[in-house]
Amino acid sequence: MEFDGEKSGKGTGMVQGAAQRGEGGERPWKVDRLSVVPSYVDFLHKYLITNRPCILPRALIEDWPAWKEWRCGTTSCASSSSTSSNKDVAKEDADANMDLRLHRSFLLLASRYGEHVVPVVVRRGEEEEERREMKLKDAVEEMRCARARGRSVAKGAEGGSEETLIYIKDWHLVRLSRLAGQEAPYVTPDLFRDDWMNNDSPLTPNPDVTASSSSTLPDDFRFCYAGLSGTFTPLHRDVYTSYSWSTNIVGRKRWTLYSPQLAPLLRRADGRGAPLSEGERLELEERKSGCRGERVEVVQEEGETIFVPSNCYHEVFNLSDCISLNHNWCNSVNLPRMYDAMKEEMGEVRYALRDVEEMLRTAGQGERGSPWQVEFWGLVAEVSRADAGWDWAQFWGMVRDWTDRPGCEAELQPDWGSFVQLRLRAMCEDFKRQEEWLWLEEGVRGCVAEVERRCTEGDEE
Ligand SMILES: O=C(O)CCC(=O)C(=O)O
Repeated sequence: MEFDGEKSGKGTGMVQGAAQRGEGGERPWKVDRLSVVPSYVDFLHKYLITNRPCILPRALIEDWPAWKEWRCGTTSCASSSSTSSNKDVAKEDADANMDLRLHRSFLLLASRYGEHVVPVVVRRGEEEEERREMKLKDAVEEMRCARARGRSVAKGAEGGSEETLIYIKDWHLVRLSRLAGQEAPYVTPDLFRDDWMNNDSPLTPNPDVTASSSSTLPDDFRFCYAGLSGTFTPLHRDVYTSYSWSTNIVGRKRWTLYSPQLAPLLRRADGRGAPLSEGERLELEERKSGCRGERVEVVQEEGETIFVPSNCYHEVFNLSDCISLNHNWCNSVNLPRMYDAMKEEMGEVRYALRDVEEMLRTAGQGERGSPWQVEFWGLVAEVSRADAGWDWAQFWGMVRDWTDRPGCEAELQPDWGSFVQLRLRAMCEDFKRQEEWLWLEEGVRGCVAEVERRCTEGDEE
């Protein structure tokens, strides 16, 4: 069932989710579709702090080069691209005449960023999906061929397309552009600049960030997604309950968002933590259907930006050929939730390693003669890094970096003294009470100490 609500441009329409209210008399789970870009303060109070989704209008991104240059609905775009070869365009025109055309913007991306190596998901019919890395120009060529093959088969057969579904996902466009000496085709909108996971710190530049070597350029969570019509991203929540924002440069997407109230059950259904009992499984199925107002579907139009709140499971379906830009991000508002998610992850890794823990405890010391706890918690960090990409070193390193070199002006963040500082202090205190605190590597403990120092600066005055 689709709750499409009003399209942008018709005023401040609200996209109404399931009509029922959420549990506990809370506001219904729905996606506000805004016709005007809100001020940062409004966005903070209405969406970040309340952790609710919204769709922002095209005005938010209208000045991006990506918006102005990438959309090639007309022939002039691909033809006027300085690097697009005549052969590509001629091929494209021939395909267009046969109604086999791939959206022209893909060709433009291939001509500009063809050498970027990108992750690609390929799905043929009901077959398992295959994940590969390849140059963008090769991925786009595969898309062009898949489109031509699929559409010509479908033309002959009755019914649906047999197109192979190709989806470029998690392409580190900004990072790879910088490494290649190219300009990033967009800037982060002010509403999202309080972003601790992608801290560019323009106010106090970090020399590493501008260095053009992959070993010194920090990893980031800024992505481009480009997929054929019918590609999709299955149900998931974003890394460690981070927020995400996603702008459609080309095409339309259907989003299904589940209220964070459903997250504990969805996570366990995903094989994390204790398995669901039969009763819980039935309960989850019922609640996923939307009967308790915890599910909402919304269509995101070209040029619109969706804000996906923290710990919100979601799935995405491309209703047409789509190109989108998105960031996973966090700041002081959802940091406590991310901290809890990290603790949960560490608890699960510890549980999985319980035999090793017992063995080391019995031996009384680690292999290198260090206390057994040092070895054990080192192992937990290693497994967690391999499993989920992060451990405490990354988490506290990120927090320390932001408090040292905040990436945006104070006006685009919650108040330091009455909000950020209090939250950071509470997190530091809680972390120092954790069992592993005494055994963690010096680097992590040093980061926490620095954050604490920042939080107490000025106390004595
Ligand atoms: O666009 C997609 O396919 C997935 C994007 C997504 O899951 C996100 O931005 O959080």
